[in-house]
Order: sequence, then C-alpha cells, then structure tokens
Amino acid sequence: MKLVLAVVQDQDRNSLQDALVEGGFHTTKLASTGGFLRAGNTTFMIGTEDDKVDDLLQLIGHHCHSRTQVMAPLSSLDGNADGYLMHPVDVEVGGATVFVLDVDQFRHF
Ligand code: 2BA
Repeated sequence: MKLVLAVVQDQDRNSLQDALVEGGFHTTKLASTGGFLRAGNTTFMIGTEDDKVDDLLQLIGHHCHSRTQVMAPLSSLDGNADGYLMHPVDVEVGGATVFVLDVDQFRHF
C-alpha cells in the first residue's frame, strides 16, 4: 500500500476531489500553506493499493494545472530595504507536488 500526498492549488481542489471520489479513492483533504508564497493551498492524503498509483497520478496530473502567481513586494517596517523584495515577481506554481510513500501498516478500526 502507498500513501500519496498531493499539494495542489486551491483552484484545482474541487475538480480533483470530485474525480477522486468518482475514481473510488479514499481521501483526506487538508488546508495547507505554501512555505514560499505563504498562500493557501490544499494537501490531499490518499491511501491506495500499489497497482492503483499510476491511475491516481494520471488523474492528479489531469486535474491540476500550472499557473503564474505574482509574489507581492515585501515592505520593511524600519525603512531599511536591504534584502527585501522591492518589485512584484512572477512565480510559476504547480500543477501539483506529489509524494508517494510506502505504508508500513494500515489499520482501520
Ligand atoms: P510554495 O512553497 O508557496 O511555493 C510556490 C512556488 O514558488 C513553487 O511552486 C516554486 O515555483 C516557487 N518556489 C518555492 N520555493 C522556492 C524557493 N526557495 N526559491 C524560489 N522559488 C521557490 P511549486 O514547486 O509548484 O510548489 C507548490 C507548492 O507545493 C509549494 O508552495 C509548497 O506548498 C508545496 N511544495 C513544493 N515542493 C515541496 C517540497 N519539496 N516539500 C514540501 N512541499 C512542497
């Protein structure tokens, strides 16, 4: 068995969730925050059999799209601009960041 963790953009959350349910995958959805942009994203936790992982990855890839987000300038409270981002910067995000982990045990009580 594998545990798949998929970090996706919030815009893709609903269509992916619908597709996962329709595909018979059991999922848990977590509200998460990207460390770099500090913007909300969504992490899906999906436990599945080894032979279904390829289908799952295909489904995630199909529903998650890459987009450009603007990283806003950061302001310095003390007026010292050294090291601060002074202009908006385009950052390419996604489609999805996916981790596939081996599961040692799965118990469902
Ligand atoms: P964020 O950390 O907010 O990152 C958003 C996007 O910013 C990233 O898109 C990447 O293009 C860029 N970025 C991230 N860290 C950077 C850095 N140190 N320097 C320059 N650019 C950087 P993605 O790579 O598609 O990642 C989307 C989201 O997936 C991330 O949001 C984070 O929540 C998660 N993620 C990505 N890689 C991860 C990893 N190795 N471990 C855990 N979470 C990860």
